[in-house]
Amino acid sequence: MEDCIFCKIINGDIPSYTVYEDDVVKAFLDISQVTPGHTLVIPKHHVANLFEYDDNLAKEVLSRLPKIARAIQASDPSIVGMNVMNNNGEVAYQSVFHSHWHLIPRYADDDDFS
Ligand code: DGP
Repeated sequence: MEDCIFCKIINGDIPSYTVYEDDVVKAFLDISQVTPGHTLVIPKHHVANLFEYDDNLAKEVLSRLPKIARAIQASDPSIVGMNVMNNNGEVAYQSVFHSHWHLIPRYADDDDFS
């Protein structure tokens, strides 16, 4: 998608800090870190949100979340939990309309942002 900032990140037209990448997804640090290590996981195939996933894309993307979460956790022993968040639609606070899964590491002493 021409005007999609996350497609531009996938193509390398906008720089990002890559956490994980394969043929199906890219995971990179969120520009506004809710907690250190806050990562977005996006499908390389452009879909606006969850409502546009077919079964195969859902399986391919969702099955990758645990290993990416484990890799983030393994990078810092002080990560003791993680919030997984996915906003769908403007009313649900989605601001970038290329589906993305927030992986937000939690630390024993972090501020409660909920
Ligand atoms: P949401 O509100 O769920 O649509 O979250 C969109 C997230 O995308 C928000 O946490 C900030 C992040 N974001 C927006 N633009 C960029 C960008 O250019 N680079 C990176 N790394 N993250 C971005």
